[in-house]
Amino acid sequence: MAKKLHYFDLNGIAESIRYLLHYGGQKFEDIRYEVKTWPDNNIKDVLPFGQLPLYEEGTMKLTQSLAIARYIAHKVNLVPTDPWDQAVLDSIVFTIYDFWAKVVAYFKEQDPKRKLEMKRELLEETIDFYFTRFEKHLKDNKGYFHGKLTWVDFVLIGIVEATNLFLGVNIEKKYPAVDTLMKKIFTLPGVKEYVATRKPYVL
Ligand SMILES: N[C@@H](CCC(=O)N[C@@H](CS)C(=O)NCC(=O)O)C(=O)O
Repeated sequence: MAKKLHYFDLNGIAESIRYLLHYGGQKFEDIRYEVKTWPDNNIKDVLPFGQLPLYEEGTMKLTQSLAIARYIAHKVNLVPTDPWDQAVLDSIVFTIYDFWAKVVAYFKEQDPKRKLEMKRELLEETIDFYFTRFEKHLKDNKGYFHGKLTWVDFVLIGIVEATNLFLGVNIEKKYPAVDTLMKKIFTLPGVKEYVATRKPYVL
């Protein structure tokens, strides 16, 4: 069945899905839209909830980045089988998205004074709050969130890269376990070849 991933020509919340697909050796069409010309109502109006990413397999359509990532991860054995282990990973992935929501709020803010204050808070407080905790979790679990590679490791690295792009930072430089995990993901089969040919993202 033909697989298609629709998203912007950005890392955002879809880069981890691209990584998972490449790692799993899944052939897919990586359909990308320009942020600058969005909204393109010809496209937006046919999206199930008007937003990206959208994943398609034949006639089946799936929205919500985490649902897509977890679905693909299931196919490539990157989701633990034990319900408790799954729940622990869910709690981490939702926390990663709590962090990301703050980056998005900053990005969307229109008032320049408030935007500056939000950036200060992210750089001086929020990143450290979340990443000291992610760092500890990785260190306590052999460098992964679950003692071995799972889908949530991919999600973290995707969000780190997106945050780096949106804020002009390099989060991983201050958090060695995150840095090591990023390097591991980048050298996985499939991901390595994709990263080597990927053009740098610009906002
Ligand atoms: N919770 C959704 C959020 C989807 C979302 O916010 N998509 C944004 C891009 S990251 C979008 O489509 N923005 C354009 C629009 O709303 O028109 C997910 O995780 O997939």
